[in-house]
Amino acid sequence: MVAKVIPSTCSECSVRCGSLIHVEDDRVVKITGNRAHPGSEGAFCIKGVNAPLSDRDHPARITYPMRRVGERGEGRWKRISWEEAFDEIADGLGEIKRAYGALSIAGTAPNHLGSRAIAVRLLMRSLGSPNFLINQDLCHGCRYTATMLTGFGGQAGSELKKARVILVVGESPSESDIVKWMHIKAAKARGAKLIVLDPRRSQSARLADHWLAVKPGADAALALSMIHVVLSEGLCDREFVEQWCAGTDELRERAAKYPPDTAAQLTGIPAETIIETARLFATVKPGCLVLGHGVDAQANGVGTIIAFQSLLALTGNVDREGTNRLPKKMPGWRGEFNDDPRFRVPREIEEKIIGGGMYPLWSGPDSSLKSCHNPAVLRAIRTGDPYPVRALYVANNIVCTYPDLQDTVAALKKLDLLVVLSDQMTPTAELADFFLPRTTLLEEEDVFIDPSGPCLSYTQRILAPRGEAKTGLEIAIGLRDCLRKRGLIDFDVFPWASERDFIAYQLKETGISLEELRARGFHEIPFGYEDYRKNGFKTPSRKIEFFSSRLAEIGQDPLPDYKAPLYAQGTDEFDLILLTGIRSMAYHHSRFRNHSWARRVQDAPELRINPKTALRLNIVKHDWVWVQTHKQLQRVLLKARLTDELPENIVATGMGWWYPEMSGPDHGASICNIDVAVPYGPPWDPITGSAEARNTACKVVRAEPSEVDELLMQVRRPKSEISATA
Ligand SMILES: Nc1nc2c(c(=O)[nH]1)N[C@H]1C(S)=C(S)[C@@H](COP(=O)(O)OP(=O)(O)OC[C@H]3O[C@@H](n4cnc5c(=O)[nH]c(N)nc54)[C@H](O)[C@@H]3O)O[C@H]1N2
Ligand SMILES: Nc1nc2c(c(=O)[nH]1)N[C@H]1C(S)=C(S)[C@@H](COP(=O)(O)OP(=O)(O)OC[C@H]3O[C@@H](n4cnc5c(=O)[nH]c(N)nc54)[C@H](O)[C@@H]3O)O[C@H]1N2
Ligand code: SF4
Ligand SMILES: [Mo]
Repeated sequence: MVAKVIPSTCSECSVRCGSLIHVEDDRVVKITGNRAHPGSEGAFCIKGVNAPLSDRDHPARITYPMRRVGERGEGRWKRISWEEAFDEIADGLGEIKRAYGALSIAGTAPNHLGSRAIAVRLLMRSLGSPNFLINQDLCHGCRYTATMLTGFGGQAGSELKKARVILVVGESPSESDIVKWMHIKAAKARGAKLIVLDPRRSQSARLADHWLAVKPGADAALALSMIHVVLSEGLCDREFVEQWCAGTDELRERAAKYPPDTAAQLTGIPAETIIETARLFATVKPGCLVLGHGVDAQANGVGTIIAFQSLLALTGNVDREGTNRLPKKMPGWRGEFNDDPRFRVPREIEEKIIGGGMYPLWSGPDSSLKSCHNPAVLRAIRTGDPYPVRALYVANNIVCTYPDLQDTVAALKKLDLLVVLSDQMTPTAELADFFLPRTTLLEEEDVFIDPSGPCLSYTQRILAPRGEAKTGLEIAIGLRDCLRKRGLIDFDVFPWASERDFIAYQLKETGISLEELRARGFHEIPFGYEDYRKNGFKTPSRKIEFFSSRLAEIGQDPLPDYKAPLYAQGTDEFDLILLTGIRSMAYHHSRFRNHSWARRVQDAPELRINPKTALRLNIVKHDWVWVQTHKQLQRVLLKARLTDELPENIVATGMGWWYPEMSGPDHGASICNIDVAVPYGPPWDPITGSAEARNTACKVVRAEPSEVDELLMQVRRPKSEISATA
């Protein structure tokens, strides 16, 4: 027997921990964390241990291309060859391009990073379309955009463990980021002070010295009030602020609208607590800020985040040891494709992106993400306004992850051509004209910058793809070649011949060899602190901008402000606030719902509810309940989990649920996926167009057991799916 341990990187979620793949002969026997990895330092989770194996061997996996033969969603398919798939899709795209123009073709991916997403973006651009949809408007979008505007978002990364005070806002790292959680616990053990802003008593809140149970969506008032305390008590890092920040006087004036007494009313946090925690964060050094998804994806997301970034800069916790760092660059690394002129299409095309008019700093040529306003694309599909969108190339599971599920389904059904890349039949893939089989993690090779390292991380291809599966990049390359033969490629912005060719391009000028990455799984990036002393910050003034000149330029409020959250418009009937998106350790968004190890951890979509609220509503543990939001979209069926982590007026759930074992086309998603109830419509963040997908007014009603039995009749917990890995 030949036994090997191969260093790689887990990509089952965005944390991207260093991994060790234990191989005996040609079989992967187990996967563990890699202590030598400079980013994750050995941290590893249940998904990383199980998902790469069960994903590869899952009995529901589909490993050949298919063409739809019945009606959309009827579930009748014909197996075809890759040649047939590429030819037929290229013909379809050609027809649509000739009839409606290149803009009528759009692509979707989970984010803008990694080869999976880059392939979609560059395939669209080579066809002449700027229309690329990411889920970042529901995710990190407000943080990216605020960072572009202020010039400093700051990643705490591994500095966290050296911090002496940590402010965590709207993030639950024990569930969503085990590396951050490890560092926070280490800092706390060394005596650091922990302040957590979260309406929910998360595990971080339990560990905190100060838990501020802020009203959902009211964080901007809290941040501005803390800023007011810091500035009026002269607690800011005066030298840093004078030299490196712009707009302090304007910010002071804005923050003065929120003295602690006023903020206390808006946020539910006592004035003394606001004063005490502001003093603590400003005077104990060094300090780190962790800004999570809880304050992103909101109708006041960008403003809220700018307020916290300003607080961080005022305290001088900027790119010093134990504070938030500027992103560290790998010399020579070519992994940026949004802005690099070699990979862009002419400005007059970029300007036509759907969303560019309303959200120039999110979608337009001068934005950093250059991504569509997703609800506007769905509308364009349905109505042809501002122009028709007739084809979609989809690399994720948008039916289960975009708010207003029924609307997404209706839009997908109206398309002339829907191509979906997946490893299994998902509610999105069910509506496709072509299903293209994708590889799973152990079959893929990728290189990327680690989120907390900083280092370059490498994912190794350990096993040959099952069946005919191809990686996202290989699929895009195959399709591009067929499009090129038909004269349909307008721009040469997707030049690589293979995955290896793409990786070689990214690494070429770094001086790092693939051999080294293969042997170690990573390459550290040497870095120092106070990088801003060389070139300043990436803003027009080269300073951190509290008063954003770019917002002023487009006629938006250049300063952060509080805005009343959407649920404040709720009625007596919709008297609870619903938080969505609470992560579960066993799931990654909509993935793993038919993996036995994950279903053993959590077997149903949950509604977390305070026991007193449950009693009032006649709900007991494990009852199924109907949840409806005040926008009165469809109601959703969730299973009650009684917990005192929530106050009586707030309930919380996760996201992405479906039951793969239920029959199609939606596999139970239209019954129990939270996005059937959550609106994707306005109010939208004025800068990113993000919808208020997280905090909505709702009502909860106990469901009749007979009704539940009938609806969920087909639900069966999956048996172990691992057969062989060779
Ligand atoms: N296991 C697992 N890990 C994941 C993922 C996964 O699917 N599974 N997904 C990854 C991705 S893409 C993302 S975006 C992250 C998300 O992970 P996080 O950034 O941790 O975000 P959430 O879990 O959505 O919410 C974090 C906290 O915000 C709180 N919150 C809700 N509303 C508010 C508010 O208005 N104000 C404040 N201050 N807090 C609020 C919630 O109570 C919750 O405790 O997780 C990543 N990691
Ligand atoms: N109401 C509400 N909606 C939300 C959220 C919320 O908090 N509330 N959260 C939002 C957030 S933060 C995000 S990031 C989005 C996520 O939304 P999506 O990106 O749509 O979520 P995924 O389920 O991760 O979809 C990825 C798909 O990629 C495919 N895939 C195949 N192999 C692999 C693999 O090896 N790795 C990975 N990663 N994918 C593979 C699978 O088909 C999978 O379905 O959802 C958003 N939706
Ligand atoms: S947290 Fe888990 S799933 Fe995410 S990268 Fe690390 S081991 Fe993989
Ligand atoms: Mo996300």
